[in-house]
Amino acid sequence: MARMTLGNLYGDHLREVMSRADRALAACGYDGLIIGSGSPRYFYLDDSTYPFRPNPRYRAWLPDASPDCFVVYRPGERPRLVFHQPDDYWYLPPALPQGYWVGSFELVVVRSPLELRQHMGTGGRWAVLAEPGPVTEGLGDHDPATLAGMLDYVRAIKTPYELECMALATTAGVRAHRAAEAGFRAGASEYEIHLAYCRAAGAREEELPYNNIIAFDTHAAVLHYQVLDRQRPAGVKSFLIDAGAQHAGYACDITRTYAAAPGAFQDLITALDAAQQALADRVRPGVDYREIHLEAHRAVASILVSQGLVSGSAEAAFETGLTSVFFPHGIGHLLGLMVHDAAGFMAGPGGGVLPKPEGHPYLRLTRTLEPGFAVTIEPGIYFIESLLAQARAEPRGRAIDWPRVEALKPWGGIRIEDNVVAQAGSPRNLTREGFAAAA
Ligand SMILES: [Mn+2]
Repeated sequence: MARMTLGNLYGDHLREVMSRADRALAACGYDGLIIGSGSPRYFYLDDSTYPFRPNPRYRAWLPDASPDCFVVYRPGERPRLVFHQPDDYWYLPPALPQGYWVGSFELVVVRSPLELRQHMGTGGRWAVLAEPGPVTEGLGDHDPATLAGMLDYVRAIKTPYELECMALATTAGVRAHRAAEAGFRAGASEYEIHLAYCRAAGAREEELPYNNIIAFDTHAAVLHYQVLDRQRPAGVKSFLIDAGAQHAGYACDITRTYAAAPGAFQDLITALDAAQQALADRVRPGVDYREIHLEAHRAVASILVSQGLVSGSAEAAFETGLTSVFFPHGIGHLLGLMVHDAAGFMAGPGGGVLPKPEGHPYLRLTRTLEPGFAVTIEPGIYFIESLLAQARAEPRGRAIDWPRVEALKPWGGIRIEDNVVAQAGSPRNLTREGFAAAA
């Protein structure tokens, strides 16, 4: 099937977003909805701002990313975009919106966001999805929990437009991952790889969906390693990169791990990659994501045993929680406008919490998958000094082959992460699809 363009898909997307809003507004007794894009924030004692990141609830409606703009919506009416274009010579004002989506809105250009109140139409009860501030003060209820929860809950189900945005983000991310691997093979430093990544993704740092994790050797044992070393140490053994890209606000979130040479660490990568593919194949409607997480622990257990890191049975390694020493994070999360997308624990549109499995505090998604859910599948195996030291002091640690673990510690760890969509039939793996298309 030929891929549809965003312009072909956006109309249906916006209709879906509007009907979701209609249902939530009716259920919560509101006449209309105001959604703010957000405002830039200043550094403490300074007159420059943090990188601006638009409100994801705003971006669910449109790809625009300008600050201090508002979507004003009343069921049955065309949504209005109150677009802030200041008269400013210190900064370049945002250009008037253009593109496939603009015609879906009634565009109102204002010089001050305070003019918003003149463009809300007749009265009624309003819900305001925006940070409180002078512009929206007194206009309605800010972020009412039930309504916001209902909207966040359904956002887990991506429209075809959203999936196409994520596929385009993946294209950029894969291109950048390829450049990063080439940099690693050519002897670049972490910092140089980061620059090569941004250039290949066509992104400034602040346009990336999250901070790049670019880690050599033992740095890979730090789950969110944030330093970019300017010097490349001699004899680098391994390279873990967790880095994404975005399109119209939608993220990809990709991790790959490379060994500099064949050997036990590469064998571990190969084994984890096979397990990761089997887990990705479990992303299907009706599957409880917590089950995939527990299956990941069983898979890690059998790898630890088969690779000689743990003695005894894989079942015992799973039952005693030994796998958490090597795999101490969740198998993944919802993905979309936020890298860790909203409402991962909600029991239903009206609220309630689906608990994490006991002993697994870092899992970020506990819902049952539905068609259109986009999730990550990212198992890992790491040699983390503090967790190993703990295990060494406990009876369960006796099953660990310590000389073998010590020998592999300099390689840091492995994570392999794909973005996978649940649908009828086999899952759609956006990441493998992206790498295959770039081959
Ligand atoms: Mn992730």
